[in-house]
Amino acid sequence: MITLLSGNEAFARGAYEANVKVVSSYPGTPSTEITENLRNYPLIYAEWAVNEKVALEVAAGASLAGKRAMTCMKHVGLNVAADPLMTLSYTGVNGGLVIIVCDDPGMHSSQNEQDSRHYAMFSKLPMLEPSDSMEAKEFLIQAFEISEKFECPVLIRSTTRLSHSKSKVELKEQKITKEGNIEINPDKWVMVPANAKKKHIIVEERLKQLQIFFETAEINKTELNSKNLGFICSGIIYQYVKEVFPDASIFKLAAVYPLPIKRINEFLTKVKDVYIIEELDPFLERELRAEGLTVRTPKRPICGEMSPDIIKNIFLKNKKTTKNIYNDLPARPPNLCAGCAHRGIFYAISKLKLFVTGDIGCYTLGYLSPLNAIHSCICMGASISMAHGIDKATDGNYSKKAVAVIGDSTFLHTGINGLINAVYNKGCSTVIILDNRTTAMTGHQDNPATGITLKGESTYKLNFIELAKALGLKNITTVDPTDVEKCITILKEETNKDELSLIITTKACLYADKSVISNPHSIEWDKCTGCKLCLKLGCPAISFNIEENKASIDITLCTGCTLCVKVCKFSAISEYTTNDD
Ligand SMILES: Cc1ncc(C[n+]2csc(CCOP(=O)(O)OP(=O)(O)O)c2C)c(N)n1
Repeated sequence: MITLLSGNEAFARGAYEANVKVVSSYPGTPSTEITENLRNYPLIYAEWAVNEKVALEVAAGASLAGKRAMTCMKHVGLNVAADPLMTLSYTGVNGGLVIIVCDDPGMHSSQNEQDSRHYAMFSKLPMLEPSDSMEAKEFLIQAFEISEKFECPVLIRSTTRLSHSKSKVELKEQKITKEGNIEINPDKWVMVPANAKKKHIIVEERLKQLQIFFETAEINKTELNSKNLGFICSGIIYQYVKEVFPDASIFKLAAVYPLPIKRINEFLTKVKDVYIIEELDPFLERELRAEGLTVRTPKRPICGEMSPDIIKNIFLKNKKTTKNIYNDLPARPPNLCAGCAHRGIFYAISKLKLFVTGDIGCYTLGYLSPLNAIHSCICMGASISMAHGIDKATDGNYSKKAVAVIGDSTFLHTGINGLINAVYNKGCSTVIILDNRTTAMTGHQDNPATGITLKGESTYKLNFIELAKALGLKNITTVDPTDVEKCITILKEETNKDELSLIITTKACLYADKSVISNPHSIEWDKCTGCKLCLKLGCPAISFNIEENKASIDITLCTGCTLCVKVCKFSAISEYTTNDD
């Protein structure tokens, strides 16, 4: 059967067809839907891990047990999982082990734009890069075969365009694979120096063997057309090149590491002008130059996403190029949703002008005007450790005591380590866990504090208060983040203490728990003085009519959170009623 699937749906289907037993992942755009789609495959055990390092280690355990295992993550997730990755390259695998890493060129939804191909070279592991959904599925199946043949983990790189766009896929039967048993071989799996020294030599030899394998592997393809113009490319860039230069010759790399140098050299002898086109870093360019190959590299942007238009502009400079339609679209800056549980506490923070180390999640948007309530955001988990660093650097005397804000999922990802550290080292910052009972930013995935697994089963629901007590915190308070007055009182109290404090907000994200939504409100213009205090909330449902000098609420957006009711000094906001009988 042939059907349309996104790259991520195709990866999930590939896991099924490849007879994968265990998948453990942590959400992150653009990779999330691979694991989410595994809900539809009852034969695969799939879970949300608390972070990517744990996810890879779970997959490694399943591989050690002789079963096929997979983990999926966004590019920055691989930084978190880099520690086990580097040494799993030494141990090797038992059952096939595949790591899908999804890069985000253009940073549609990411804090940086790193190019994960470097991790293949860094860890000396093979990396495949599909160009469409069919290849996503097929390369995944082949990746398991390569993993078992060479006894090593295999990386698959996707990018946002591949993961999120649909193309046709032929669905096939599930493969019957021989399942192994748990491998009792400590010399292989215990990486003490004596074993690791021997393994490093094996890793280097394996890399040579992988290169020989990819020289003849059918997945790397030579498409000979024009004798004058040719390209070397991989992944989604292949589609762009085909679109702009349908008659050109192409050396299409399926394996971006290690490279089939002899075959590329052969291609260079057959086509006069051969250009490398790639997205982000000049990875292929450097590798091929280091091998002494003479390749052309057009002047291209290293930052941002590639597109057919950019390729056209590079090569067809003087000819008519298509207009970039995206430039004409109105800007739509991100904002916390109307009724977002985070808004109230950020309003309180901004009123108190506190200095806030932020973290990654929907709440990062508290940084935006008019709330202006976050002063740093580096990576998941950094808020608590950075607040502790500020605290220590200023001997706890910083006039605006450092406050860390962190979401529930992010706290459990890597924030918890920072909190343990702050307790242990006698920190005295104030930490706020914004518990909206979901991993909202990436599309409402469950986590250990929601009490539900990826497969929708109920499980133990982690209790932040009990956890904090066990970690040694003495000052633990909870607050409804939409109760602005209470937030202000608690923040004043806790930031004045000479000890570490934890505040936990208790309102669910309205998209995770619809019962939070209530009737919309409206503004009585007779009472509205045009003071604009309600606009300081930055709620997208509230706008200002300049001619009338009055604020108004879009009732189609309002979720009845009543934050604006609480900040309005003139009692001008109340529940919306129609005059219709
Ligand atoms: C290492 C890493 N993994 C994954 C992500 C993707 N990501 C960004 S924020 C976030 C979690 C947000 O959930 P939470 O902390 O509960 O905050 P919320 O969005 O619900 O407010 C995730 C998974 C990332 N940026 N970095």
